[in-house]
Amino acid sequence: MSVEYDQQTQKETSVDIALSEPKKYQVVLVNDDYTPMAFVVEVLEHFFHVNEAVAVQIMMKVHTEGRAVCGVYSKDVAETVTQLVSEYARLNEYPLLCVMEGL
Ligand code: TYC
Repeated sequence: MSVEYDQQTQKETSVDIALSEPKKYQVVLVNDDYTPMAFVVEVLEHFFHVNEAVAVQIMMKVHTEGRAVCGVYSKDVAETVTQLVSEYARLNEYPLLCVMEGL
């Protein structure tokens, strides 16, 4: 709630503001035929902070279904994670594709 001043009536009125949650973004890994499974598991552990068992599960979901959501973040964090993963993959000369999608 906020207070507004009306010039005509010279009175203050309270106004309701609908506060909405900030938009969230999911970071997705996409399957390819060349990136080694072990590298994807390493990426998931390091950049998405999941343990090895969960990393293997997510990697296998990408491998069998074509893609999987690896994390959900604010816009800034999703952009940073996507960029860091893509740079790390390219540095290692793998085509691993990491994208963000608005929810
Ligand atoms: N399909 C890859 C392979 O068989 C493994 C892989 C998994 C690649 C997940 C990318 O996002 C990926 N080596």
